[in-house]
Amino acid sequence: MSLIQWVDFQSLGDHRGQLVALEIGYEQAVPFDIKRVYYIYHTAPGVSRGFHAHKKLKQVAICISGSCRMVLDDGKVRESVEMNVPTRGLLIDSLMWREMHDFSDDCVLIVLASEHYDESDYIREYNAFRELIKNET
Ligand code: T46
Repeated sequence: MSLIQWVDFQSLGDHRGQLVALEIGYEQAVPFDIKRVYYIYHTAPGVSRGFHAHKKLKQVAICISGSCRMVLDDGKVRESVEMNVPTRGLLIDSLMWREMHDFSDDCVLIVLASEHYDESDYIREYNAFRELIKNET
C-alpha cells in the first residue's frame, strides 16, 4: 500500500473564490481529534525541513498556497509527493520519517496535529528511527 494517503476537503467555492472549512467533530474529514494547528511559511530559498519522525503524533498537512514536496519514509519504502492542492491534506501517520523540500516562495503549509507539541515525541536521527521500526515489527 502506498504511504501517500490523502484526506479530501470540500471546497465551498462560488464566483467570489474558494473556501474550505475544517470542521471539528461532526462529519470531520480528519481521522483524529485535532489538538494543535501550526503553519509553515516564508521558507528561505533552498531550505529543506523536517528530517524526523514522531512516536505518537499523527498529522494532516495541507498546502494552502504555492507548493512543496513531501517525502515520507516508513523505514522500508520511501515516497515523494508534490503538495500543491489546497483541498487535499496528506495524512502523516506516527512512526513515519518526513522531509519537506522544494518550497516555492509563496508556500504555506498548514498542519493539523493529533497532539500538543512535545519534543520528546520526536525521533530526529534516521538510524534511531530505523532501529525503532525494526523493534516494532
Ligand atoms: C512536522 C513537520 C511537518 C513549537 O514550539 N511548537 C510546535 O507546535 C512546532 C511544530 C514547533 N515548535 C518549535 C520547535 C522548533 O524550535 O518550532 C521550531 C521549528 O520546529 P521544527 O524544526 O520541528 O520544524 P519542521 O518544519 O522541521 O517540522 C515541523 C513539525 O515540528 C513536525 O512535527 O511533522 O513540521
